[in-house]
Amino acid sequence: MNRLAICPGSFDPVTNGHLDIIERGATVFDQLIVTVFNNQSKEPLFSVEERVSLLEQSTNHLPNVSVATSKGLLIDYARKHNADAILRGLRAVSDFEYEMQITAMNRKLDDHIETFFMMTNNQYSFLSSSIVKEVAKYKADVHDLVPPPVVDALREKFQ
Ligand code: COD
Repeated sequence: MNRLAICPGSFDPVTNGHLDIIERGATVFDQLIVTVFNNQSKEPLFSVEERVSLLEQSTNHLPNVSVATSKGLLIDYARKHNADAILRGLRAVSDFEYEMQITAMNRKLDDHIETFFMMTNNQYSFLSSSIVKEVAKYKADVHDLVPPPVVDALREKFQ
């Protein structure tokens, strides 16, 4: 059976924490579509096109992973692609409440698509796109926090 999962997020920009979830997800599912959505409550630094391009460059070693974008509801997107699952990462208890809300709403809209959670790798438990942007703004070294193309993109944004 060909198992397809959607890995949705803002990815503004993709970090090594995201990449770890994507790489591990790609070993569990036959096909993974990493989809960039706009999160209404966040003001993005990178355009959707830039975020897609950075994800593509950072996942091109994973043959069963593709990158896409959508403007609509996550659950409609998952349904349209006949996805079996939605894959999300969990860092800390603070993520849990938000993730539970999204999952409950998505399940109300469609109870056939399961949401799977993967615990963060310990080394990335503190890592978020927001914290990376914050430190990159002050020219801190972020090369062990984000994939190489993102290091360059952040340097350009904040030069
Ligand atoms: N380790 C492990 N996982 C991590 C790490 C890390 N260091 N950092 C982030 N993650 C996980 C997050 O927990 C999340 O699961 C995923 O990676 C993506 O994270 P973000 O921050 O890029 O993405 P979010 O949380 O902003 O994404 C929210 C969505 C865009 C998915 C949401 O807003 C959405 O579904 N929008 C579409 C409209 C919609 O359907 N809205 C209704 C939802 S009920």
